[in-house]
This record gives sequence, C-alpha cells and structure tokens, in this order.
Amino acid sequence: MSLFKRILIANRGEIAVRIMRAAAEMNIETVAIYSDADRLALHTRLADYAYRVGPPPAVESYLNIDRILEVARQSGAEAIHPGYGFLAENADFAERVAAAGFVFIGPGPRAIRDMGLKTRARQIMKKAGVPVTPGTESAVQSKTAANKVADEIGYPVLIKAASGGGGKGMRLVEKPEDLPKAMDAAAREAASAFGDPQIYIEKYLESPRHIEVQILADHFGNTIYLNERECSIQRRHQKVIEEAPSPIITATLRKKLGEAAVAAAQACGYRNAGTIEFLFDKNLNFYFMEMNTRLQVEHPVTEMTTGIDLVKEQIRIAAGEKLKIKQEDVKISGHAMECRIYAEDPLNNFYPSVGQIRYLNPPAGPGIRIDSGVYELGEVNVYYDPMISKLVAWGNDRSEAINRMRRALREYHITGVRSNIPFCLLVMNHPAFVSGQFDTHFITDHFRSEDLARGPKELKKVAAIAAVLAAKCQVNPSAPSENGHYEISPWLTAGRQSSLR
Ligand code: MV4
Repeated sequence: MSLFKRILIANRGEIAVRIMRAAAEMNIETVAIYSDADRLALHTRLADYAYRVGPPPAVESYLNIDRILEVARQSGAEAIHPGYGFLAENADFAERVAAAGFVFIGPGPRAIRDMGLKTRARQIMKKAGVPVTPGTESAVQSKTAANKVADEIGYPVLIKAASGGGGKGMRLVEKPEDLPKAMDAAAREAASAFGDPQIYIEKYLESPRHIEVQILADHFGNTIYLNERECSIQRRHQKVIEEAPSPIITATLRKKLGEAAVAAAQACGYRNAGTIEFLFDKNLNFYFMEMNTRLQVEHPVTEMTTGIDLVKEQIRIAAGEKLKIKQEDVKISGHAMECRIYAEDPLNNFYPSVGQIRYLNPPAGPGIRIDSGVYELGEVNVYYDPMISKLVAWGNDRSEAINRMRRALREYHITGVRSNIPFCLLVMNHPAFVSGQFDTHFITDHFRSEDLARGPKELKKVAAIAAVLAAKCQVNPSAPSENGHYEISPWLTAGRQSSLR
C-alpha cells in the first residue's frame, strides 16, 4: 500500500498551507492552484508546483471545476484535497473528481449530498437513534401543515432552509400569527441563497451551546470519535473562538456524545474526517444540528489535545489505509484554544479591512501554534474570506491556555490592515468567558458595536497629545542620547509595570 506521490490542493490561504505542510511531512508533492489575486500568495509560494486557474472572482477560479480538473491532469496529481469552503461540500465536484480518475480526499458524494439536505440528514439521524430537535423530518408543504406541527411542538419555533446551513433562510417565530409571513420570508431567502425554497420546522432552543464532535472513518468500517470542540463563541454565524475540550462536558457525557457522533457517521456511510454539530440545552440534553462533511477551520484544537494530525489521517484514509488509531488510544492532553484572526475592524462593525500588511510580528514561544495564510508585505484582498490566520494556544488546563492566549494576542502585531486581535483579547478577559458559563448568544449579550468604538476615540486624543509633545521636544525614540549612548527609551517603558527606567 503506498500513499500518493503528488496531490492538488483546491483551495487557498491558511488551509491550503496547512494541507501542504501535512503532505510535505509525508513526502508527498503538492500542487497549488491560484487566481490572479493570489499570484504572490503564501500558498502559491509554498507549493512544489503552482498553476493559475483564473481571474480573482471565486466562480472563475477556486470554484471553476473544469479548470481545476484540467490542472489536476496537467500536473500529474493523483488526489485532490478540497480544504473547507469553496468546493469542499459540493457532491457534484466529489463525483467529477472520481470520474476523472482522481481520489477525492474527503467523503463520498452520497454522504455529502445526504448531509447537505438538512431534512434528509434529520431523517437519517432519527432512524439511527441520534437525538434530533423536535420538528419535521421533511419539508413543510403548506401553511396548514406548518400550523399543526408548530402547535404540537410548541412555540417558539425556528423555520430553517432544507438546503441551508450557517443561519441563512432561518426565521424565529414566537407566536402562531407570525408563522405564515415568516414562512414566506424564509422560503424566499432560501430560494435566493441555495436555489431551493424548501423549508422545515424545529423547536427553538433558547440559549443553546454549540458543541461538535470530530470523527474519523476509514474504508474498512472503523469509525472513531476524537472528542468535542466548544464553538459557542460566534458572531453572525461566524465562529470566532473555539476550544477543546468543552468546559461543560464530563467524561461520561463525552462518551455518550462521542458514541452518538459515531452512530451518526455510520448512519450516512461516512468515510474520512467529518464533524457532527450538536446543540446543548441548559440541562445538557444534546440534539443533532448538522453534519459538516469536510475538514473544519477549528480542527487544530482537536489536533493539539489528541496529538493526531487530522490532515495526515485524511490523506491516509483516502489512499485506502486502515485507521491505526483505536478508540481507546484517543486521549485528551491539556486544553487548546483557537482565535480566528480576521482582517476586520472591530471599531467599525467588523467591516473587512484590506490592503498590504506593512508589518507583521506573529507570536511564538511555548504552546503557541499559528496557521497563517499571509506574510509581511503581502496583500489581504477583497475577493475571499477575511480570515488571515488562526492563533492556537495550548495549556495544561483551560486557565493556562487562556493566559497563554492573552500573552500571544498581546505579542501579535499587524499593521497595514485592522484586525480583530483586540476584540479576541476582550473575550479572553471577560468573566463570563473565563468562567466557562456562556452560550451562543455570548457576543450579542456582552458586546455592542457602539461600546467597542467608544474607548479608542478617547485614546486617539491621548495619541494626538503624545504626538505633539514628541514633536515639541524633538524626541526620536530610537536615537542615541547626547552622550552618544543608546538608552532604554521612556517611550518603550511608559505605562509598564516594570521599573526599568
Ligand atoms: C437552532 C438554534 C436553536 N434551536 N436550532 C444557527 C445556524 C444553523 N446552523 C443553526 N443555528 C441554530 N439552530 C434550534 N432548533 C439556534 C441556532 C443558532 C446558533 C447555533 C449555533 C451557533 C450560533 C448560533 C447563533 C444563532 C442561532
């Protein structure tokens, strides 16, 4: 049994780089694809081979299936890793990759298709005995039928898009009078976002936590769970901070949850790496929400606490190897925390901030891992996701991981583009976050954009005063003093606890 000689990575940014690193350690050559906007990008530079696929818009480049398959043929790649986003959960792509004679490093098209249809996924999970939220297992066809179901399960209810995910086409309904209008709005939004107006109904859980389970399944019927990730800290359905393990999961609950995840994977004939997302209510009851049929952004926190390289496992499974890891080999070592670093301005409603990175000092040192897609003097462009890196901190326990993350966030200096680093620090210092007692409403409950913007306006005045003083005193913070010797500048020590002055 031999692994691949060369694989193509149908993605960009930090995840393309992450996949290349696994391949390089396995002595597998890598083929990058790049759009015109990414000619000088990190993933383009780090690959063994790089092929242009098209102009910047994703539909013409990273989503261009014909062109990607043509590059796969030209480059002599044997397998294709889709990463996340773009074509990762496109069943037609998985099918066409196989039909063209390449190995798709991911699940089969049937599992992708079944899990992509939320109603179908609910049917499969219910049948397999995996708990699902009360609601319908098929699309609601009429307002009469919807009224009946909503009355049975009780208000509030949530209308969701059958082909949805990620919160689009979702409507919360508090009382029966609001149901017809909400159904129309949800169907309209679903049709425009997913090309499918079908909707279904679920009982609404008021303040759930989002906890998901990583699984691995090989082609020989072996499926294992690699424990959970806590992903409740989200903003507009975008995860911001993830951690493993979840602060609320006990060993007994972990086993029950893990076994439910394995049952879910087996029920849809799953192969390769996948994630089952669950919602937890206040009483620690959990319900299947969705299955993500791909490698996820937050996979590093699982890697850092289990010691398992998920991308290498994906490649080995796709190459037809048997899983070497047994369930009893999966242990949890310490605690890992991930902050997604976005080129977004938290002072301006998290609006994307693009341009050249003029200066970059990423943190390092004990327990720190950075998966980054950028470099100093590189460009952050407008065409793709504004996430530029993932900062991961490992500690022996949650408290050490948080302290290490705080230290790393303070070390992380980026200029040229704004980032959410200061916001991540606010979360790391928030008592509700530190206590571990939070739910999916954490960011809306504790932060308002007016408040985020206010403090720094006052700081701007201080900065202006400092600039005037510096000019008046003709101070150059890095020049030697009159006697010609360099001294530790008061500009560097001002405001510090250290007494070095
Ligand atoms: C829910 C829910 C409450 N009850 N379903 C949000 C995205 C989509 N994947 C499903 N989502 C939710 N489904 C029921 N029955 C609350 C959410 C939800 C949410 C879930 C996870 C993380 C953040 C969230 C933010 C708002 C709503």
